[in-house]
Amino acid sequence: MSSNLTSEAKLAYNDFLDAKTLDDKIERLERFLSLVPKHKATERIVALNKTRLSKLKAERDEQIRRRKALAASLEDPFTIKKEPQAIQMMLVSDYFNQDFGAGKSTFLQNLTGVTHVKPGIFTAEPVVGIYDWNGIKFQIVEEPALHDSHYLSRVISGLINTDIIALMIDLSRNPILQMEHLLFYLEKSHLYLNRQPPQVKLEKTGSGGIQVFLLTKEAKENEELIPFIQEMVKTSGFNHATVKIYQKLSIDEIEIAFNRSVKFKPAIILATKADLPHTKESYLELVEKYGEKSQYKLQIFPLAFVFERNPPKVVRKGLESFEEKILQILNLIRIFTKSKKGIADKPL
Ligand SMILES: Nc1nc2c(ncn2[C@@H]2O[C@H](COP(=O)(O)OP(=O)(O)O)[C@@H](O)[C@H]2O)c(=O)[nH]1
Ligand SMILES: [Mg+2]
Repeated sequence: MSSNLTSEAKLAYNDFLDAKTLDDKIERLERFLSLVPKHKATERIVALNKTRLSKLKAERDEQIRRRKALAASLEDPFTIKKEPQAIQMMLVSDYFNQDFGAGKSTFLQNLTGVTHVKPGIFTAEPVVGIYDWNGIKFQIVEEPALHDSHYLSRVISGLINTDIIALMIDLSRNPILQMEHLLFYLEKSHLYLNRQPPQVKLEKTGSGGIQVFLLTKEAKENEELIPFIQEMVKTSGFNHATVKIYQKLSIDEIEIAFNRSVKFKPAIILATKADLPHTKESYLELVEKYGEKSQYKLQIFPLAFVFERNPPKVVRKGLESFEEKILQILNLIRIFTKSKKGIADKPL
């Protein structure tokens, strides 16, 4: 420290060196600067410490920004904390009329017992419930209906991070129209359901342009598509890369394979209100167009929650072995530890 400084300024400087927190450092450095007489002999010290001060302030601004962002994400009802070890299923339906929902709240309430959700009332925010099935937790999330709303992109980000999407289709309305609406929003967001990612490997290289290798007999049928594939890879932002292809590809698959925003999700259809008249026809239409034998390969569960008066209770149908089927779709096999006492309570 320069001898041009008063002893008060020197003390203030030492104080600054001792400061632990960012706020203290800033405050003490400001005090030190105010105690330095400004003249030729101190100008370097002043300049140096002013720069130091702005850097500390920038750090503090960044810290505040991060803290705010974290707090906002914790408070954001659309950011759903995944329950550890649980299978998370998100329920979505199309938007029809807020008095005639597809049955998401009814389903959520019946399976998880949440009480703060009101069937028959439109929810503009996700509602979460959880239940235990043989030691496996299922976290069910009711999302607001998919439509052109200001929260659409937030619903979509939720769907991208979930384990499985349940499309809730009300069998008492036109089921095909509902599916078309849902798929429109999902595909617009590059979210593809129950579909294997195309068997293609892309590796960035430093030079050599786009090299395409057709590595299986089926892949060799893509020969004439090589120039198109090269163009697609370039358009998606790579100038030099090797592309290994293991299957025959359609134009549609090539697009999906090289679009970096594409996501794949397992999905099912929960076809609701199967107790109402004329719903069998709707169900059969759904199976024909979107069922397991169609190109969409969606497993469809016809469901009914029937409200009985005497005694008052809800009888639910269509959910027998529901969880097993979900686990199968997700390829999760429950492994129970067997001991001399028998089967353990909790799966590994
Ligand atoms: N008949 C019948 N009505 C149902 C069934 N499930 C739900 N509902 C009714 O459909 C309406 C909308 O249900 P809700 O769960 O609020 O749908 P959401 O808007 O998708 O959450 C309510 O009046 C429910 O009582 C069902 O399986 N059968
Ligand atoms: Mg609801």
